Amino acid sequence: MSKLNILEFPDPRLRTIAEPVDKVDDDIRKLVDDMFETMYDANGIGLAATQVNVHLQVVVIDLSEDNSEPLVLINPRYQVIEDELDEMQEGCLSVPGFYDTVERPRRIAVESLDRHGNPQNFEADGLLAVCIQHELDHLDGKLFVDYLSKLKRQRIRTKLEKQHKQEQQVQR
Ligand code: GNR
Ligand code: NI
Repeated sequence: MSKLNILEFPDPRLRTIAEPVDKVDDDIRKLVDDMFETMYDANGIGLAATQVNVHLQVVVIDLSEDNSEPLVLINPRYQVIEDELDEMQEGCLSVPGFYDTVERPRRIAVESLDRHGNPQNFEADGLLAVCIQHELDHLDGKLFVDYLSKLKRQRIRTKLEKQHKQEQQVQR
């Protein structure tokens, strides 16, 4: 397994629309394993392939404390089944250090393939519903900062751009 590099806002590659996976083969399973290693290493609860610059519809999630409940979503879709909105404080491994409240539909029905390419259908609410919507946004080139005001988004952009410049200087 190998740890992958996570793209950070405002990297334009995060705006790429992911393509469906046409066959769940060993290459896809290797990507899934590398994404889990990357997500666990970064202490995240979810990761979309877009964030590691692979533009395929692949998502990994694990909401457990001890990395014991890996969930793989390939070619995922969802329908809102309860459009009442819930607020949640969101963060993102591609927007490190920033957290803000986002409103999303409370309950969704999810259709996807699992790591063997078998269909997997379930309903989700709470943190899982939030996480799945956040990850599927990544596959559409969308980030949680897009739901914030332009001013907040601009402030985050400026701070991260400054950090990225400083990191580049350290490397030289
Ligand atoms: O680790 C993460 N935590 C989180 C918290 C609230 C709402 C969404 C998330 S997803 C995020 C990992 C990530 O960036 N996934 O794309
Ligand atoms: Ni994210």
